[in-house]
Amino acid sequence: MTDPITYSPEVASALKDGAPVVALESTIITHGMPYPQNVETARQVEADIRAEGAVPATIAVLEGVLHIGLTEAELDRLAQARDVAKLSRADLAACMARGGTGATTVAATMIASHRAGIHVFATGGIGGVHRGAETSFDISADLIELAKTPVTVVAAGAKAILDIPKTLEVLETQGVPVIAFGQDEVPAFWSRSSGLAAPLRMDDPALIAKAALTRSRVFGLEGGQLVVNPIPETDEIPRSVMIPVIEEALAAAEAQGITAKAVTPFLLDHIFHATKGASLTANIALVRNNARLGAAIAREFSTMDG
Ligand code: PSU
Ligand code: MN
Repeated sequence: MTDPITYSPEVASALKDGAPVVALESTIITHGMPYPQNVETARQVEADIRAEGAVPATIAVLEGVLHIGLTEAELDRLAQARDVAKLSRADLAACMARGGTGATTVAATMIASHRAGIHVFATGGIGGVHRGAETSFDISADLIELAKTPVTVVAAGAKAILDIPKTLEVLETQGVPVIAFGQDEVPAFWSRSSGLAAPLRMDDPALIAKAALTRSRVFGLEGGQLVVNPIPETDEIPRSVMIPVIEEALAAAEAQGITAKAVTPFLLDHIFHATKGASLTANIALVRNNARLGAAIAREFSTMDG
C-alpha cells in the first residue's frame, strides 16, 4: 500500500513545530460554490489564515491519497474538476481504497483533521437536520461526527434550508457544545439572528480552546465543539429576504425528487441563482470571517497544547 496520507511541506513543518494550523474542507469548493469564485475564495481564505498567523490545511482526496494541505495547482484542478465525489464518514476510506478523487464534507474533514493532529477547522455552514426529517430521516452525518471526533469546528450556523431547532436538539442530545461567538443568539448563516438562544456563549478564542482541552484532558470526552460565528453586519442578508428564496428552493428539490447527498448542493445552487449571486457574496464574507476566528483559536491551542 502506498502512503495513504500526504502533508504539504508547509503543514508538515507547522505540525512538527506545534504551530497553529486551521483545517479547511473541500466540499465547499466542489459542491458549495460555482467556479471560479470557489477557487478564488479558497485561496483568499488560505491567505486570511496566514495573515492571522496560522497555517491553512485544505483537505481532499486526490487519486486515492488524503491530502492535508493542497498546492495552488492541486486546488485549481479540484475546483475545476467535474463529478468529484462528496465524501463523508461513510465514503472517505472507500474512495481512498479505490484510488478515487473526492472532496471532504465537514464530517470527513473532522476525521482527517483529527488524524493529522489539527484541533481547529473553519468552514461556512454545517450540515444538519433537514426540514421534513420526520419523514425523510435526512440528518447530516456532520452532527454525529461532532459528537465523536475532537475537533473545534467554526461555522456561521446552519442554513435556514435546514430545520434549525431540530438541528440544535440533535446536537444537544449528542452532547455537542454549541458556542455562539460574541452574541447570545445562534446565527443563521446569511443573517446574524435566528431567534434562537445559543446554548453557550463565548467572547474569547482562548476560552474556546480551553473548553476543548478541558473536555479531553479532564474527562477524556470524545467529540468536538461547534462554534457558531455570526456573519459580519455589513455582509448579512436579512431573514425576510432569504425566506421566500429558501421556500422556492425546497419546493424545487421536492418537485425534482432530489434526495440524499444531492440535497444540500442542489439547494445551494438553486439559492445562488435565485439571489443572482448575492447569497454567494455573503457566503464568501462569512467563510473569511470564520477562517480568521479559526486562526485565533488555533493560536490559543498552540500555546496551551505544549
Ligand atoms: N452547508 C453549506 N455549505 C456547504 C455545505 C453545507 O452552507 O458547502 C457542505 C459541507 O461540506 C457539509 C455538507 O459538510 O455540505 C453537508 O452535506 P449533507 O447535508 O449531505 O450531510
Ligand atoms: Mn443529508
